[in-house]
Amino acid sequence: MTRLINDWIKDISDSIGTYEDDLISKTGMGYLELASATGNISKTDMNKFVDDLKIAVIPVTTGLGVIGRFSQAVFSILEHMGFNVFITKNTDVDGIYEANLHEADILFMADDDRFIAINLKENIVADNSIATAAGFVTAAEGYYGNLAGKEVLIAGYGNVGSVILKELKKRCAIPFVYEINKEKYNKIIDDGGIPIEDKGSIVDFDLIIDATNAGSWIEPGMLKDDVIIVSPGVPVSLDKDAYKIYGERMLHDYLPIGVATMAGMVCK
Ligand code: 2YJ
Repeated sequence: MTRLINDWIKDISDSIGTYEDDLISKTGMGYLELASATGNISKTDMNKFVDDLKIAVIPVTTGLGVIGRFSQAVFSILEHMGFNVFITKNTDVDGIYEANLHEADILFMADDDRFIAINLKENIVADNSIATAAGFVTAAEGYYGNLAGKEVLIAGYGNVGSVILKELKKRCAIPFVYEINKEKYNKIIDDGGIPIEDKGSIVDFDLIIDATNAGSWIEPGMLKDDVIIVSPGVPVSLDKDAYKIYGERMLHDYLPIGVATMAGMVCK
């Protein structure tokens, strides 16, 4: 799993409104609507959760340690959604203790391997990889339209790509998977996907959901001119020149959609 770096997330706190404007212009949904749609929560219930639930973000020092702006970025996304949220002064177990003292209902925390939200009162846990995959498929549906019967290309079949495939199957889409590791092909087929080996076939797809972590591997000419790319993959897969051509047609972020969806998943 790719560890986030400060450079990727440092602008989120200041730019979350701009990120949301981009999301709304492409999908017709803001973060709250996206979280409700993914979690199948009514608008009334979602508004009640936002009013009632208190969230603590706990910095975690284990492994490679705290990422400068990570907790602040998570805080800003949740605050922007309207939640009552705070960052604990203490880290790790002491932070959990502090969150509980302040009667937090939900905790957000990440080490180097896993990023989770826990609803302490309802005993519900959301994992960021699963939430990110689910949130980006909801966003893809908003951006592209109904996915039933549509051929969709998933790029990369790791933790996120495999959840994307499940979400696409739920929507009766036809999922193809571009994956360079052929050892994964049997699993892709068992899971109901169609593996693709040839990079040259990527240009045939109208909608690509990119869950790769290689960065800068998409070059000009590799995609349809009017492609839609929805990309939870980090770092960004478009190289500099490809970004100039397709960047406008790509929905990508390093945290907000995943965090918003995690919140929806633990709201009860
Ligand atoms: O609290 C902190 O500042 C750090 N312990 C945050 C660590 C962030 N963790 C990661 O970047 C992991 N790779 C999990 C991220 C999941 C993104 N899908």
